[in-house]
Amino acid sequence: MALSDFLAQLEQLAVEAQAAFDSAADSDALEAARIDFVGAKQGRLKAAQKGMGQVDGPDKPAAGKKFNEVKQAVEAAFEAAKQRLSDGAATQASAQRFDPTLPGHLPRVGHTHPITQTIADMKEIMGRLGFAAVEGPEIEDEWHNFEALNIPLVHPARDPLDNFYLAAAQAGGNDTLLLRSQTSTVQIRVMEQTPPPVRIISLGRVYRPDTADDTHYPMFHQIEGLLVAPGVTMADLKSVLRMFCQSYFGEQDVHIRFRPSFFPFTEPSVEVDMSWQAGWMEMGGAGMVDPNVLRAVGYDADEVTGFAFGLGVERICMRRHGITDIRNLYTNDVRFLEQF
Ligand code: FA5
Repeated sequence: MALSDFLAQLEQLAVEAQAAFDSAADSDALEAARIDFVGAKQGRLKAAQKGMGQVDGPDKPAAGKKFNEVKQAVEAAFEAAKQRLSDGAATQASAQRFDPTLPGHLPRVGHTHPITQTIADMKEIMGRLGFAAVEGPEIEDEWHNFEALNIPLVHPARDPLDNFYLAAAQAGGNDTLLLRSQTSTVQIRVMEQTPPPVRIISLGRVYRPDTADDTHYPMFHQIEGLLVAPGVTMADLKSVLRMFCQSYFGEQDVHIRFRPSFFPFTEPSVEVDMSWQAGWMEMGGAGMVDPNVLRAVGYDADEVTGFAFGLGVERICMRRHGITDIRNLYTNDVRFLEQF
């Protein structure tokens, strides 16, 4: 065989071996290429080595030299490919390794209940208007639920049929206790402990033995608002309610209607209605804090005046989301809850 032919075969082998090792995507492909090119029995290098015997005698040293160069290049290409695959496997393994020190990712499970969302939104909006959120107990005594609110013993609002009284033994004392029927109890608790000015809201559950229908439920939530300071008027009350509504409903002009009403602890008193579909929905009660209430908590009724309001949280939530039956909020049907 002519030397030039032999050298050309070696060049070709080197190029093909390099390409095969470079393109091996995994260890199986690399092993197949290794057997093909450097395999001890059938490998193409081995075959080339045998072919050297056919080269003319004087050309043999040159053929041997070239063979050794190509052999080294092919083996180096194999080693490089082996290293590349093992580096890749190490990187992949470290990417998959569980590192307990990394911050976790909680997938979203479930939804915030629309009432919880409404309460959070209300706190946020009223907070921007300067009202601090305070808590009060759900089990109340008669003083905070009635007397301090100017609701005397004989008042029909205290009827056992309209309240959830707790048996004295169950309540653990002699005082008559009940599940609070309104969040106005918190007004008293705050004013008893805080000198004016006062600017608070309180949000929480209240209980009444009402029959459930599309706008009533025996357990529901109220937001109570109270602002007491020198010179507070009904105009402030309406402004605060309008600003709240504009923020919460995202509407430029939510129609709010005040209807004359009566609450023993406010004078004058109003029912607060808001436009709802083609008509009106009663959202709550409000008024100017009765001077008797201010005096009952030790305030000087000649120095300060105040407004108070108590709105139904469910009804406000219903208006915003177009919910037409309050019972949807409490049946825990996930098809309903998933929408929030
Ligand atoms: C009161 O509870 C007064 N404490 C409100 C108040 C506060 C007046 C401060 C003056 C000053 P009323 O009983 O009307 O008022 O209830 C207020 C709102 O609670 C109602 O307008 C309604 O939106 C909601 N509400 C009343 N009963 C239910 C019920 N069973 N289910 C759902 N929401 C109700």
